[in-house]
Amino acid sequence: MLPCNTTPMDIPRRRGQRLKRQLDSIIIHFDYDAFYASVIEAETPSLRARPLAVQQKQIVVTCNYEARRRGLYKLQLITEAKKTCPDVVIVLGEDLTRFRNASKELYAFLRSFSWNSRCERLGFDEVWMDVTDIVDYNVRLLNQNDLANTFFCLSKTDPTEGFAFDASGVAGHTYPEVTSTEADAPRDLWDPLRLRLHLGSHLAQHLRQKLVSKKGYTCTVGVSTNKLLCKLVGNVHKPSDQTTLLPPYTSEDGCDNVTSFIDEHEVGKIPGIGFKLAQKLRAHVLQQPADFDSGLVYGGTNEKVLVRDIRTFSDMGPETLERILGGPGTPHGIGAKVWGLLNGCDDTEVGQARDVPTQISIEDSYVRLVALEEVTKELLVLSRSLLRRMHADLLDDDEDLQVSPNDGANIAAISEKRWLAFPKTIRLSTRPRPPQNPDGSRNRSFARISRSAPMPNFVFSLKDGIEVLAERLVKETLVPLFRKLHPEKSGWNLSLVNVAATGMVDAASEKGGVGRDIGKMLKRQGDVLKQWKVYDTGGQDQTKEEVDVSMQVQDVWDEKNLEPSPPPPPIRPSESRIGSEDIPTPSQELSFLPEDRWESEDEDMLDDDSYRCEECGGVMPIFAMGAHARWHAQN
Ligand code: TTP
Ligand code: MG
Repeated sequence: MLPCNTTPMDIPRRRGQRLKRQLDSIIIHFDYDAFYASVIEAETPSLRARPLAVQQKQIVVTCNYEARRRGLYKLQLITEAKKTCPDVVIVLGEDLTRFRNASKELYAFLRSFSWNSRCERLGFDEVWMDVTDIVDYNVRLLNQNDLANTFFCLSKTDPTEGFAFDASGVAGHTYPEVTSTEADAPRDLWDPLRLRLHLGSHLAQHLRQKLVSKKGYTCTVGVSTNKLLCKLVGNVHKPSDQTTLLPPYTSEDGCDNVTSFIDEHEVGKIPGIGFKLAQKLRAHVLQQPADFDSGLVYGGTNEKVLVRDIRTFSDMGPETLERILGGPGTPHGIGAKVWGLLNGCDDTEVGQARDVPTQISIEDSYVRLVALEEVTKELLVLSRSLLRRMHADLLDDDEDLQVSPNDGANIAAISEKRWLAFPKTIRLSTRPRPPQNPDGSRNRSFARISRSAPMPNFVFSLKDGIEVLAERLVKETLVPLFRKLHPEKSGWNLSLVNVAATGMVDAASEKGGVGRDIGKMLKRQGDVLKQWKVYDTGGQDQTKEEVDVSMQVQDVWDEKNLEPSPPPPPIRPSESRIGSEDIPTPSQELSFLPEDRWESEDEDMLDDDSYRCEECGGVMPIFAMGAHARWHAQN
């Protein structure tokens, strides 16, 4: 029963107030500036002063800030970019190896500063660090009487490791912007949250400077108390800068900085609210269904729907959101989760740093793949790449002390490769093309089907070369899997094939770490690997017992994704011209994921999160599809 003086318009606020914001953590979000371009500049520093664009297919996937100053922008057609800036240097960026390696190197660097190893990567160019423990340790060391002359300890064991700073102020920008008068005014520095954010901002600045001086990369940084807020607040000052979301974070009347900050965002910009959810929310507020066909994302009104519009909409709250957003395929509780996001609440933890990816997947797209012979050839190409990636990402050079058999006293260090992790499953996915319509046209389909089987143990052998192993993998595992996936002898027409090593089990997690030794692992497979259901039948009947025999129709985004594939949203040219934070990053296009909403750490996130053009096989995030389709239409 509502109090008698409550009006319907009061309800959202009252409900909003009931949300308790978790303020215990201090989290830093890093987004490397113009990442692919920066990787190329790091290899060839003379390019830094030139306008530089990175090309995939016919599109500029990113460009450096010199190019942006001259009018270039992300997801622009190459032809347009050349017209705008004839002296632009264009570098092909289709081989992702150099970007993947740089991403790993930078991540390892940032991670080396972490104490709690809560350091999580999203895609190639974003990292969250939970620095709560470092900040709290340093807060305890503060001298209240001399905040201006403080030393930030970066090590618990070495008190000389760190830097001097002024704890009475914030490093970098703030939201809201603090005027010089306000900055000089006496503040409640003993507001614990404020002080902790000050320390977080100085640590962030230090790490940014280290990234530049040691690695040559600039980044854009946000500092706040949860993953959602620090990611969003970083965007306020781009590039090569940082922003801290200042307290108050809570209020009785919605006048706190979290509410005013999040309220100004267009709903589609909120990470975790994917395209489909955003459309439903817009339609609810605009009171009309969004019209895709008209070419306008926001229906006929062309109106932006802000978080505030939704949050304060009549009768809005978790229950209403559950009603609007719930339905088949959406988990119970989505209303409460989205309501949390609209109120700046995000209780997902920064993931623990991992040495190995959670899965490795390799795929390619095809204009026409119709014969088993061709498929077998392509499977071999994909298998070679998969094994190469497994070697690169899952093998470690380890030094073992060994006693020479001839001379017991002679102890030699022998370098040996060891597996850091074992994928227990191999998955084969394909994307069949829909049949032609009577008028000759073809419906767009992003649906994949897949089958999985235990990863055969022979792939872990380090004696046989990759070529031999790849051939065996194709013959004994992938072709039989393919036959099960496509029992019909012919008639299928595939536009994509993906081979993935999944179900990663850390070798170090095995008791005593013995499993890290492949020799011992193979010997002990009967005992240890039984639990993973991995067995080497060594013959043609390799796939007799499949882990997952059910045919799955997958959303192309990810099998964990809760939303069905949306139709590609049309992109108006003007939309891709506005500042980079206005273009959703691949991560922002992820829709709501129940367990791991941010879908990070995964090496293949970019692969899984992107679309391939049916016509040319170009890979791009969903928001690039419109521009790309226009290009096809023009050519
Ligand atoms: P972004 O973070 O969107 O862009 P950016 O880091 O290049 O630039 P900014 O300074 O605005 O953050 O994307 C990260 C990388 O992902 C980018 O360098 C290239 C790649 N990418 C694609 O491969 N395809 C795409 O469509 C986009 C947008 C990015
Ligand atoms: Mg970036």
